Amino acid sequence: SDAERTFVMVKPDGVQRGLIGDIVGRLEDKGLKMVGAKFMQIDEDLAHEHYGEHEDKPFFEGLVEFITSGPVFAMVWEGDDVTRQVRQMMGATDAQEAAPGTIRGDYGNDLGHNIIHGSDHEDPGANEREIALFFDEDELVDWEKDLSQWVYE
Ligand code: DAT
Ligand code: MG
Repeated sequence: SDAERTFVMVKPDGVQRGLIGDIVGRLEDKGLKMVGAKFMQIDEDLAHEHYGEHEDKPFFEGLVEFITSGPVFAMVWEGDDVTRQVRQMMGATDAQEAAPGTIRGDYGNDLGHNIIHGSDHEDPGANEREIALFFDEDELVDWEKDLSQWVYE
């Protein structure tokens, strides 16, 4: 298989609302493999690095304030085409426009407070860049998921 890895994070609103379990469950149900996870608080520096692409946007300050406002649950997930697969499961950035059945569509009601982050599949290298920003190599676990033989050909 052509397994790749992507960075996924339950944002402070998702953590406060008790959605970590639901979101992990959805990704597990899809057959994806978790290879790293940590419950953490993002500081100002990490927020600026992570969202650096948006630093000139008018919403940047609010975005940094929001993402540092409470703990997040940061994860790395592995699977075929996983970056795009997770983005599809997340739904549109604006949770009010996100389709029902997607994570943002089912749980979110707002553009800024949209529950989940996933690396942009249209930005090549964003997944690896974000993984390296949040995780040391020795925090990622190589393991075989027995279920994979029933998920992928
Ligand atoms: P995504 O999180 O879907 O990758 P993005 O990278 O364009 O979206 O933006 C990062 C986050 O910034 C997004 O999840 C919510 C917030 N955001 C984006 N556009 C915004 C806007 N126009 N006003 C307020 N917040 C915005
Ligand atoms: Mg993005």
